[in-house]
Amino acid sequence: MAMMVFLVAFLPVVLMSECQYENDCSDIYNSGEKVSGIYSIYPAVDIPVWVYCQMISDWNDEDSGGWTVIQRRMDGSVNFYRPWNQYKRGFGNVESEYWLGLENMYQLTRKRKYMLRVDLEDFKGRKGFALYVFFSVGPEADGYKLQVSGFKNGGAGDSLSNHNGQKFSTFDKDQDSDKRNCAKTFLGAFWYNRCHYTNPNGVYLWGEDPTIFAIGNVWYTWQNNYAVGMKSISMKIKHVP
Ligand SMILES: [Ca+2]
Repeated sequence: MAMMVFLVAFLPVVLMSECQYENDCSDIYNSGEKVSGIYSIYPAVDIPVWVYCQMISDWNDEDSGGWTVIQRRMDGSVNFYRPWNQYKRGFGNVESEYWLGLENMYQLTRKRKYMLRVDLEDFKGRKGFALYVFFSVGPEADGYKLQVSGFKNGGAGDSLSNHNGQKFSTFDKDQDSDKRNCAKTFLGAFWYNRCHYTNPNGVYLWGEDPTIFAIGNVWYTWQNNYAVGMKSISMKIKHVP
C-alpha cells in the first residue's frame, strides 16, 4: 500500500519531465511513436507547439526517423502572404498548410544539428526532393538568418543554396539583397537573396501560370520554369545525432 501511494504521487512528475525532453519529432519517434501525425513538441522547453511529424521507417538509413515539418503547402487552403510577426510566430493549420514560425526554428536548431529535406510534387503527379545535410536559423537580432549546406539531389536540383546566409524578409520587413522589396515583388516571404530560385511561401498557383513572373510556390531547378507552381511542397528537419 505504501508503495502504491509512492507511485501515484510521483507518476505525474515523471510524465511531465518526460514531455520536456520531446524537443522535436526525432524524440517522439525515438520514444516509440512510429506513426505520422500531429504531436506537440517543446522547442523552447516549456511552451508546447503543435506540429506534423512525418515518421519514416521504411526508407534508407539517412531518411528514417522522425521529421519535424516546418513548412507545408498542399491544397492552397491557407494564405501565406503575411507580415513579419506572423512569420515569426507561425500560422496555419497543422492538419494541412502551415508555417512553424521562425522563432521555433531558431529554438530548435540552436541546440542541435539538423538536416533539411524538401519534398515536392507537381500537378502531373511527379515527385522529387532535395536534401541538405546542415540547416539552421539564426536569432531574430540577426534577422533569422538561414544557414543551409551539403546539398544532395533527390531529383529536384538545388534551389536553396543560393539563399544561404540570407536574412528572412516579409512585405513589411525588407532584409533581402535586392534593391526591390522581394516579398512584395514575388508575393511571398522567404530568405530572399536577389531575389529567388525558390518561393515556397509564394502564391498557390494550381499549376502553371505565367501571368505575373515568379510569384508562385516554385522550385526553379526542378521545373526549369518560374511559372510552374507545386501541388505540394514541404520542408522538414531531422535532428542528426
Ligand atoms: Ca530589398
